[in-house]
Amino acid sequence: MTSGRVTVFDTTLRDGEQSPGCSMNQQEKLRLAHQLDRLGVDVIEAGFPIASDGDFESVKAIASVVRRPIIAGLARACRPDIERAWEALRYAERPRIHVFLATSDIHLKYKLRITREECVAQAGEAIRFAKSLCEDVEFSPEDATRTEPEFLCRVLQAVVEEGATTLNIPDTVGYTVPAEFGELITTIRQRVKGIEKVTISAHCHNDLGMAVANALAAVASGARQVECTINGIGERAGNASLEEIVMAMRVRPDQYPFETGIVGEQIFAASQMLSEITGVPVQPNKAIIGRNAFAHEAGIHQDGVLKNPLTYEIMTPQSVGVPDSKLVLGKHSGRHALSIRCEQLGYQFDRRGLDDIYRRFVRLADKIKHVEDHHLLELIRDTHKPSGSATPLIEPIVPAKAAVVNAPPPAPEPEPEPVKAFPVGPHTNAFGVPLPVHSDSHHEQTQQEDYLWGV
Ligand SMILES: [Mn+2]
Repeated sequence: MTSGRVTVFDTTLRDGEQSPGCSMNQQEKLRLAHQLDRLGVDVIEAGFPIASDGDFESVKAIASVVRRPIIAGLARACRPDIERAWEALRYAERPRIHVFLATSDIHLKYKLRITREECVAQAGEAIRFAKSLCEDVEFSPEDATRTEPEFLCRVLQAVVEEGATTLNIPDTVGYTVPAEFGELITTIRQRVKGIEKVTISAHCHNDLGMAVANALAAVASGARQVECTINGIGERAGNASLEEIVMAMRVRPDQYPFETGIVGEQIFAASQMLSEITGVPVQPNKAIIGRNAFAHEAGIHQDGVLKNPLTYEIMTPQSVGVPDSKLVLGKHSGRHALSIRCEQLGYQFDRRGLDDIYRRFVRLADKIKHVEDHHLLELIRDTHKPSGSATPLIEPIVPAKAAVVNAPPPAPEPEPEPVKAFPVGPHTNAFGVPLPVHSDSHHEQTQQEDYLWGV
C-alpha cells in the first residue's frame, strides 16, 4: 500500500560539489551524471551555471547528453543568473530552472540588505522571468527554517501565483528538528493557496545529524520531493544522504509508504564512484554504504547471520549493490566475475577494455593473493588514464527504468516474502548470488569461467 511517489532530486553535483575537497571537473561530473541516471534519480541538479565558466560548461554538457532525468541548474533571483542558467539548460530534454532567494530576517538584513517587501517583489519577478524561459521552475526560500512562517507563506504565495511548479523548503543551516519541520510543511500546505498544484520539496542539512530524519518528516507531512546527495556530501556537515532516505522507505514501508524510482542495486556503485572521483572516503560506519555497514564481527552475530541473515540484517547487501564479501577475487577468477565486480564498482568495459584489465588483473593476482576492490580501482585508473580526450571512460549501461516523473504510480508491490534474502535457484551461483541473464554469444564463451569465481 503506497501513499504516493517521492521525486528524488540529487544535488551531488551542485551542493555536494560545493563541499571542501569535493570539486570535480567536467569529465568527472559527466561520469557521475551517467551513474545518477542509472541509479534512477528523477532530477539531477548539475551545477550553478553563473558561478564559473567550468560550472556552466558542465551543466551544458550534462544537459546535452543525459536525456532521461530532469536537469536542473541553480540561479539567484536575478536576471543575469537566470539567463545564464537557461543558456546551459536549454539543451536538456527536460530542463528546470532552480531560483533561490533568502527570506529570513537575518539574511535580509545582513546579507541582502533588502526589506521584506522588496524580498516578496524580487522573488515574484524572478519567477515570472524564469517562467518566460522554462515551464519547470523551482523556488527555494533560503534559510526557510529560520524565517517567520507567516512571512515565508507570503513569499511562497507570490511565487505560486507567478507559476513556480516546485516549492523547495531548505533547512539551509541544519537547524530544524523533525517535529518542527513536519509542522512547517503542514502550515505551508494549509496557508498557501493553490499549493495542491505544486510539489513541496525538502532540502535538509546535517549540522545536527538530523538531515535524513527531517527530510522523512517533511515527506510524512506531504512533501513529495527530497533533495539529497550521494554519501550525504554537501556544505559543512553535508546534505541528507540519498541512500539513507531511499532505504528507510524500502525497509520501513509501514512507516514511510512511498515509492521512488531509485534502483537500489546501483547505490553502492554510485557511492564508490563518487569517493573515487573526489578522493574523499566514506566513513566506515556510514549507514547503507560504509565498509562496515554489513560487516558482522561479533561471534554471536556471525553465527546468527550464517544460520539466517535476517537475524541481524534488516536489508541485504545485494539490495544496495554491495558486492558479496564472501566472493573473493583471485587469480582463478574468470573474466566474467571480474567484469561483474567492475560493474559493481561503477565501471563497464567493452570486450577489448576488459581483456586489457583482465591481463593486468591476472598478473597482479599472481603477486598478491586476494585482489581487493581498492587494488582493482587502482588497476582500472592506471589502465585508463584520462588522455585528455573527451571520450568517457565508461559507457552508460542501461538507462534506469521506472523513473518517469508524473507517470501513473506503479501498482502496489506485493508484500515481500520474509525469508527470500538470499535466493537459491537455477539462476544463482554456488553462493546463492543471482547470475546476470545474458543471451549473447560472448556470454556463452565465458560462461565456463563462472565456475572459477572464488577460491
Ligand atoms: Mn544546501
